[in-house]
Amino acid sequence: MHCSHPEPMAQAPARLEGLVVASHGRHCVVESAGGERRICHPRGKKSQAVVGDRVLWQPAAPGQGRGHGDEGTIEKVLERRNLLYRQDEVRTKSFAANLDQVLILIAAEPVFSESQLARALIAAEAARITPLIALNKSDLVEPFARAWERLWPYRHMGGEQDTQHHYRVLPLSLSESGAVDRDMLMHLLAGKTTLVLGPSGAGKSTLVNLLVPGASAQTGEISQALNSGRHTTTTTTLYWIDPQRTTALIDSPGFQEFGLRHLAPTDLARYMPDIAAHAEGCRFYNCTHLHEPGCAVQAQVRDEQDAQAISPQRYRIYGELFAELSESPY
Ligand SMILES: Nc1nc2c(ncn2[C@@H]2O[C@H](COP(=O)(O)OP(=O)(O)OP(=O)(O)O)[C@@H](O)[C@H]2O)c(=O)[nH]1
Ligand SMILES: [Mg+2]
Ligand SMILES: [Zn+2]
Repeated sequence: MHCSHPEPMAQAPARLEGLVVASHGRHCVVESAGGERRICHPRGKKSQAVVGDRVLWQPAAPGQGRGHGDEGTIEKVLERRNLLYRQDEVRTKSFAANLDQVLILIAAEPVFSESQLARALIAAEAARITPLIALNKSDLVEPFARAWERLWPYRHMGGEQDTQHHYRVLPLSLSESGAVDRDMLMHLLAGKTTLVLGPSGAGKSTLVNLLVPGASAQTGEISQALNSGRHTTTTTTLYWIDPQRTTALIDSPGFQEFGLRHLAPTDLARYMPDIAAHAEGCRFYNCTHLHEPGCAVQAQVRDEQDAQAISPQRYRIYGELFAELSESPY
């Protein structure tokens, strides 16, 4: 039975701090300081917790759980360091909070959408979370070579003397689980909380299984993901790579659409490093880089493998996003 009367102060159990490690719609799994995990329900509608959130929670009083015996209530979501989310016309979808980095995982197959990749990168930049890009399935030689080529601008943008690039792009072959990949990944992830984000079938859960002993995250055949449009992973879950719980990997369901309605069109250029690199040189301080004379961005759009160039695809994506974000939401 649900009790709506406030409990007397003297009997109120202590509020404990915990970490949200999974979210299933309304309820969450909260990990206590000691490492035990239990299902918690939010108190009221306000506390919409997401994976990575630090929360204050209370164990359910004996007999008040909903049958599993180990339940609790989320009383408060503590202040977030950051929150990665997407927003389309109708709804906002939070991915995770308090992240150190986001690993955008795409693959040779299924062929990735450059527009979705660009959107995920923009969302990460806007949330001030460091993005990494990884291209998986290098064992599929020809599709991999084509995908790697398509990533040329991402591998080189912001290049200074050919050494420092804005984005790090890693080639991977996760199902072959080469020791090299594993060591390199461990090095990049150590001590951090990393959200693995990407389209369905890219290998996000395969990555989790490779690095997390005993994770047994479900993985799906490519054909299934492609043909049925089904996602193998349906909830976001945080896994610890090490027993000391210092390095975390967050598996997430594949995304198809990545709305950026929370951003202003005039802020887009700031979040696209290849465009930002030239925007200072425009004649008008409020240049939209779409049609103005003396635009230093438009002057750099060319189909050349030059780290200073802006690829025609990137410029097209910028224009499409600018138009999309300029539409009235009503
Ligand atoms: N050829 C090849 N296949 C791979 C590789 N890595 C993963 N796969 C396969 O790709 C398929 C999809 O992998 P998952 O890990 O389930 O993909 P996911 O990104 O978690 O997909 P969702 O959960 O639907 O978002 C599985 O059949 C994997 O075995 C790889 O390096 N090479
Ligand atoms: Mg998965
Ligand atoms: Zn301009």
